[in-house]
Amino acid sequence: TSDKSSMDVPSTPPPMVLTQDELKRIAAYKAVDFVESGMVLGLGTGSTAKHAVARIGELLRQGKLSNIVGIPTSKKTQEQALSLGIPLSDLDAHPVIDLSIDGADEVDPHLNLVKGRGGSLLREKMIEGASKKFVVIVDETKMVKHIGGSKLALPVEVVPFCWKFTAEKLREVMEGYGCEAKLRLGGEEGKAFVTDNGNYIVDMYLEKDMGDLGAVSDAILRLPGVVEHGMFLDMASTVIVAGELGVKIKNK
Ligand code: ABF
Repeated sequence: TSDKSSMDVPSTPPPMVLTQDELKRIAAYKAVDFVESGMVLGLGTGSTAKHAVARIGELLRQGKLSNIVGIPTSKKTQEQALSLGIPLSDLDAHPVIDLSIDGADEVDPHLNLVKGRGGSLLREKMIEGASKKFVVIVDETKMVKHIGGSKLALPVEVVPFCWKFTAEKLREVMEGYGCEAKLRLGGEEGKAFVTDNGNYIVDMYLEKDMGDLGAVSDAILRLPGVVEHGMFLDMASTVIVAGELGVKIKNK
């Protein structure tokens, strides 16, 4: 009798586990499907957006896309786009953008975002706010139940002048909304991170749901030393989420 243990049982391949970077690339490539020749494109910043910019460069090189104008959201993305031969311009020349593609740090169920942990939030918000369509690309780890839910930083761009004064006013504003906020200057220990615009980033760490995000946003922006914050409310048209079980496309 044949020994069952010796039977040649086909070994099923282990489930394919995708790395976070592969998920980011999948989301990015999916977003580039929305790109059409002749478009003016907002080019995002961060490791996910980097895949989208690379893909656009590849399609231009293959002749599958043409007549694209890129509007970079940071000097870093400008350098990447230049290295790929993507023609570049700016908001002054193109005040209306057809499509922006960018990453995010958090996405809530209403498609509100936290962005800016890469320090590029001001140019991102200006460019994505001027876009007819704003497609956000994330891996599934970015999805949160409420803004601040990741317990990671909510970045606020502030002028360097008396930034500690501004940080204290920020803390008071959040306290006024029942939200205890811890603040720290963004950047490596002891050395302030300076944005492309010559400003500082103050990172706010929130412990709970802020509730009325619009009211909190307005209160933060009323502070004289604040330039902009990393909550992108009601701005995303579409969020592409790449996860182990596949890609989900969420439309506003
Ligand atoms: C940029 O990409 C930032 O606004 C955002 O913080 C960051 C997300 O980075 P990554 O895609 O590397 O996770 O748009």
